[in-house]
Amino acid sequence: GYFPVETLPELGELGVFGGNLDYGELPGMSNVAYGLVAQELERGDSGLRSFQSVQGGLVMYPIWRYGTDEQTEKWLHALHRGEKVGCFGLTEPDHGSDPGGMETKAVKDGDGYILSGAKMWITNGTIADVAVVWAKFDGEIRGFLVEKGAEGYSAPEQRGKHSLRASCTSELVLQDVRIGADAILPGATGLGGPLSCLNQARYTIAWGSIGAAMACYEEVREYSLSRTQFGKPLASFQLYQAKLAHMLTEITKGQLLNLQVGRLKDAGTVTAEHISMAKRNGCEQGLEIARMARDMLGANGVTDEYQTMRHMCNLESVKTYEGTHDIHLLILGRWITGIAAFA
Ligand code: TGC
Ligand code: FAD
Repeated sequence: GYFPVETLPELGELGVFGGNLDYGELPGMSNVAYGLVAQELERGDSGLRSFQSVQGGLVMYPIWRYGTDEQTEKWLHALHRGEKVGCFGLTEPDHGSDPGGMETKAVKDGDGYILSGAKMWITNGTIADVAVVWAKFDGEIRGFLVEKGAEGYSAPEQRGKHSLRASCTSELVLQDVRIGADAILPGATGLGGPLSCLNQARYTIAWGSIGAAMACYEEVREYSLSRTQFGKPLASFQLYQAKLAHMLTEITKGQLLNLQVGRLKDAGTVTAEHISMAKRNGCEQGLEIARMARDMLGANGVTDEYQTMRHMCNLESVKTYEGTHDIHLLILGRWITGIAAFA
């Protein structure tokens, strides 16, 4: 029920935060390698991979791509090492799937800006040293860096989640927060700014959700060999084998899709729609495999002695955030037909 911040220095040493970015001491690993890292993190817990997706894809990436030299120098290495934590505020209480409707505003105040509004469901919010906040300035969406401790800024934790319990989720309250001229990300203008960051994080989710499925598959495979019913191991029943074969096939198909998307990303030819297809598929198959494995564990499957139900509950959030299952379907539908069916 809490995020283990004590693991951050060790994770930082492993180079898992923003490891696919190329800057200074950052390893600049391939996107395929970075995807495999996400797969392994989520094989542990979706909350861990969530932290990586936010820190790397939603905080380091916009600073790296849209920030000034000073912003990059100040934040990138510290975030990479896990010495500082970041969060990404796009969703609002009344604007989730339609972030373009956001009501958070920035107005000019001398050299700087005043931010006002509210964000909701923000991963890492309470523990973040810096928040990338998206707000409308003169009617255009812009990104701002808001530091912990700024007057009028607070990030109370949202409690009571049945899912992604190891991840910190928060509101961001912005009550006339004064920030300097150096807080704006100069390179990001319009909704394309935050959406380009989502491409990075959605890519890691595609891999991660398959990692969670692998954990469930492995747990139930072992269980099926050791648990006996009707005088035989569960693994000897054809119905049971059919499910294991289905799981392994979908895991393999998901990995192959992710591998191809990763190769396209490395080649610089990936599109947002490729990533939507992989994110949507990973979450759908991951959740189906987790539910199937939960059933195959019988009563044991509802306890915390086994990890499957934790993964299953986590994947409900993973299927919802970074664009819901149906939003990714509509993104693909628009790509196929040329007709947007969002509104
Ligand atoms: P639309 O007209 O499609 O696009 C507006 C502008 O953005 C450009 N664009 C993109 N650019 C880069 N990457 C993408 N994926 C892009 N998609 C669109 C587009 O070209 C256009 O540019 P321009 O220059 O012409 O203005 O915008 P729309 O308002 O119709 O919305 C489209 C829609 C629904 C697909 C989009 O709003 C969407 O993706 N909604 C889902 C919202 C979402 O995913 N929120 C995620 C919040 S962050 C989060 O959940 C973190 S969880 C992290 C964790 O813990 O792991
Ligand atoms: P809504 O947009 O209200 O959607 C509700 C339902 O309606 C969904 O089933 C959806 O598919 C459907 N729907 C919506 N529009 C359409 C349409 N046009 N056609 C058909 N169906 C539609 N956000 C951040 O900004 N930063 C974060 O760090 C972050 N972390 C999160 C962590 C967790 C644990 C969770 C659960 C969410 C997080 N989010 C974050 C928010 C997340 O991105 C949103 O929840 C998500 O985008 C969906 O928005 P919503 O919840 O408002 O649902």
